[in-house]
Amino acid sequence: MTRVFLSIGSNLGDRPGLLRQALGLLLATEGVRFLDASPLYETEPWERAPGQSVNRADWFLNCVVAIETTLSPDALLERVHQIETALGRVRSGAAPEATRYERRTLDMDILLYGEQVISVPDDLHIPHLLMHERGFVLRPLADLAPELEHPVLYRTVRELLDELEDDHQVTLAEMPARWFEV
Ligand code: PH2
Ligand code: MG
Ligand code: MG
Repeated sequence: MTRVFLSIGSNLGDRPGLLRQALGLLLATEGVRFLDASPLYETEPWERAPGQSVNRADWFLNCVVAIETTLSPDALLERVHQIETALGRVRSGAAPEATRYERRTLDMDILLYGEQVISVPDDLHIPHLLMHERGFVLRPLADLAPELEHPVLYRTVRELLDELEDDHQVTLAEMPARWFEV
């Protein structure tokens, strides 16, 4: 069993409902066991497509979840893509740089897979390449594992959060801390 942290975000549609369904589908996967989930955060979009508004309606709802799994990183990534598709994410097929900041019903990213470091260009990077730069990842991750050490940067999550220079707003959502059912 390997401990894995995933980030889940939505900025389109029934955001809390989508996060709940995403977690439910993840936990319904054979070989996946629930460990913990952070509260939900309202987060300002981190970079925008040119011309995209700064509307509060475009803010994301984000959280981080911790699981234990027997799935390999590849098998877990495939399951993550299935869940995104099942919950209505449509990948436009455009180049990655064009789709990165599209509004999305659901985005689920593998942040950390045990202490493994994996780099498959255009496919899978663990740790997630931008996790240490993003408040919307580090804040909820620090709720679950402040002392966890980043396997490439050798900094704890708490240190990364303290040193973070990211002025995008991240605020606790007005929702029960236990927003999920397991
Ligand atoms: N995901 C992105 C790009 N920007 N911003 C916020 N606040 N939350 C996200 O989940 C997010 C983002 C690409 O996956
Ligand atoms: Mg993402
Ligand atoms: Mg993603």
